[in-house]
Formats: sequence, structure tokens, C-alpha cells
Amino acid sequence: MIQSLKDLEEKIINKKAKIAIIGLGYVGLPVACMFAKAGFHVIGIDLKKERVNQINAGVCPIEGFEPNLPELLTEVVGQKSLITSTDYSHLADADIVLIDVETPTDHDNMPQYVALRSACTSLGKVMKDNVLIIIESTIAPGTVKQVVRPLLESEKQQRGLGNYHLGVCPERVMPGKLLVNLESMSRVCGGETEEVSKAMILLYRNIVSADLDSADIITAEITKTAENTYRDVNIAFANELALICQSIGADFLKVRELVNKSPGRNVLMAGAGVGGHCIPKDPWLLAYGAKGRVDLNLIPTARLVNDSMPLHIAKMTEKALADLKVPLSQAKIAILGYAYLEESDDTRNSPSETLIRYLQSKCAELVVHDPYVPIYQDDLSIVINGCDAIIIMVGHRVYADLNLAQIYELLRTPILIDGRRVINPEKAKNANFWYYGIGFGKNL
Ligand code: SAJ
Repeated sequence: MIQSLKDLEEKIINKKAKIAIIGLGYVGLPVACMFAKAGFHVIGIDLKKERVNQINAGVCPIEGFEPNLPELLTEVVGQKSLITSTDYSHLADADIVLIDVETPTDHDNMPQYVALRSACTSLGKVMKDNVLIIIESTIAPGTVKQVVRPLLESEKQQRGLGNYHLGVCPERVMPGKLLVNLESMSRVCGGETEEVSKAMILLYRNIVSADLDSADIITAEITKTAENTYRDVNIAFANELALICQSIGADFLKVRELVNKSPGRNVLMAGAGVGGHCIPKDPWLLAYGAKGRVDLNLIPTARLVNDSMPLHIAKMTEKALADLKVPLSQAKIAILGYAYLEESDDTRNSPSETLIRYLQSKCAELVVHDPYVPIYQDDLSIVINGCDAIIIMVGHRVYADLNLAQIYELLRTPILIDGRRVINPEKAKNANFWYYGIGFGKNL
């Protein structure tokens, strides 16, 4: 086996190794472009014919602003160092196959591996001897052992194949920074053996300038899910501290500032909820890996705290309306922000969606605005005209810069619910608003 890896390492060094990427989404596509740019012949596989056609035409299918990715894609496709297809038979002579398919969780917070299973089965039917297969998708600890390997073994036996090599190398991309993150963030190269990890490091050194750390597969599976779970738990602490401040009569922002003066403290920001493509999902993947082994409390509870924040915002809104004797059933409410993150058009797992579902059957009218989301880009002054409450759900700059005097004139009732603490409470009070902010317990 070491001989085959020695051959593979030679091919990587002289850039003769044929690299294949399964899944050309916001991870697979930039990775494919980067290896092509580094001088390798890359074949990309995706089930979506339209996406494949777009890429082969030199057009970047990824929405949102991704600096340099469209230009890089056009370049490597033009040079024919990246070719894409829907046909798995193109993988038959691949030396290295990276798997970058979606690994979502379902409504019961269980991993959904339909795409991963399909990729492994289809690959198993065509892969050649001694291929190096690397899972880049975020997977629950134990997934290679319980899902990936059994599927590949079954195909290998049916075809009388020799050996193959397995590794896990989780990505750390972020929308808006795909290329820069892939190049500048460290990665864990989890190999089934040390020799495989060594070959992985040799491969990724072609596109990653940061640390490439050798590990075993289970360590690599845990690391990625743990780093996002760590963030989720810390956001939940900030949120629960904000609820305490709000109930006792302090300002969370002031408490946070003072706590963070203490060495080694870094309280994150309380907010109207936790959305996005990874933070809400990865804790459940980590928990799934520990299922039946450890009874978890902190990790699932942190998820419940964060998922309850949109409803906390709803309760604040109901209280504000009641304080001013405005029946909720007669109220017109504006939700400002639908994306999951400030200055983003990404709406996956949007906390605003939770709030909308809760309020829309209870109030007279619900309107939504978001400068980055096409269906919510109407003029803000038109959207909020005649409202009894405006709820800031996303910290977009445009909301932090609201002209409060102008907004005041447009509202029927001047209630401002600040779910991201982007408005100064004193300024709101001076502009005659009834201000309610997440974690703001002061009586104005
Ligand atoms: N959020 C808070 N309070 C905070 C930070 C975030 O409520 O203090 C909310 C945001 O509003 C958003 C959600 O959490 O709804 C997620 O925000 P995020 O800043 O974590 O952004 P993501 O989801 O894009 O997370 C990515 C992750 N990167 C990868 O998975 C490679 C995460 O690991 C990074 O830590 C994070 O970016 C980052 O640091 O920006």
C-alpha cells in the first residue's frame, strides 16, 4: 500500500495526479478552480446539468459576491484545466477524488446523508485501484467508518478492486471569502494512516499556505463539528446573559464590555437568533457522533437557547404593543432584515423566518425588508409606512444608520425593537421612540 502512495506522491509532486471533485457548490467549485490554477488537470462532477453547463461556459454559478472566483473560473475553464460533467464515468482514471456534497440535518436534527451515500456509491462503481478519496464535507464523527467505508467496500468487493485510501479534510470557507479562506485557513488532514495524511498534506500544500495538520480520521471529523459547536455554545451564553440583563435591569452591551476586560474572556454578541449554513447544523452532527456514548446537555441546550431568540423578540414586540395599548391583532409590523448575517444575501436558516411564522397569523399585517434579498428590496420608507413596530433582525449597516426622525414620521406607533443592538437607546429615546433592545433592561 505504501508503494501506491509513493506513486501517488510522485504524481502530486509533478502535478500529473488527476484530481476529481464531486459536488461543485460553494466549497467544491473554488477548490476545483484552485487545484486547476495550481497546474493539475481537474474534473468536476455535479448532478445539476445547468450548473455544469454554466461552469463549462466559464460562468460562475455561485450567487453573492465572491472576490476573484468568477475570474479564476473563467481562466481555468478557458485553459481546459478544469472540465465539469454530470457523468461519473469521468472519475474512472482519477487518482484523487474530493467529496464536497451537502450534509444537512433534518427536522429531527439527524444527519441527512443522501447526497454523501449517492456520491460514494457512484464513485465506488467507477473508481480505480489505489485512488485517494478525501471527504471535505462536514460530517458527524464516525461517518467514514459507519457510512463511507461500508459503501466503498461493497462496490470494491463487487468489482474485485484492489485497495483505496481514505481521508477527511474539512473545509473552513465562508460565503464572501471562499478563495481567501481556502488559501489562508489551516486545515486538518485526517488520514486512515499516517502515510495517507502525509500524502494529503503534500496535495493541499498546492493550494493552502496555512498550517496543514496531520491527524486520524475521527479527529478530523470531530474538529470541524466541534469548532462550530464551540461558537454556537458561546453565542448561547451571550444570549442567556442578555436575557438576564434585560430581566434584572442592566445593559448587556455594558456588561459584555466590562466582562471582556477580564483576561481570557470573550463574550460574543447576543442577538435575534443564529442562522446560516453551518452553526445551526454542526452541533447536531457532533451530538450524533456521540449518540449512545455520552448524554449531552450543554450542546443541545445551547441550540435550544439560540433557536428561542426569535420568539424572545416576538414576546418583546407583543409587550411593547401591549404597553402602548395597541392590540397585536390590529398591529402592522415591519421586520427589518431577512438574511442570516449582516451585509449578506444568504438566507439559509434565517431567524427572521421563525419570527415571521410566529407573528404572521397574530398581527394585522407583516411586512419584510432586506437590502440584499431580492424579494424584500422595496424602498424602506414605503415598507415601514404606517407600522406600529419595526423589528431589526439583522445588523445590516442600513439599519444602524436609520434616520430616526424621518422614520418616526412614517410610523403609526413609534416602537423600535432592536434585535441586534445597532441603535443607540438614548438616540432612540430622544427621537421619541419606545425602544426595546435585546439585553437592554434599562427603563428609558
Ligand atoms: N451570531 C450571533 N452572535 C455572535 C455571532 C454570530 O448571534 O456573536 C449569529 C449571526 O447573526 C448568524 C449566526 O450566528 O445568524 C452565524 O454567524 P457566524 O458569524 O458564525 O457566521 P457563519 O455562519 O458564516 O459561520 C462561519 C463559520 N465558518 C465556517 O464554518 C468555515 C464559523 O466557523 C466561523 O467562526 C464564522 O463564520 C466566523 O467566525 O465568522
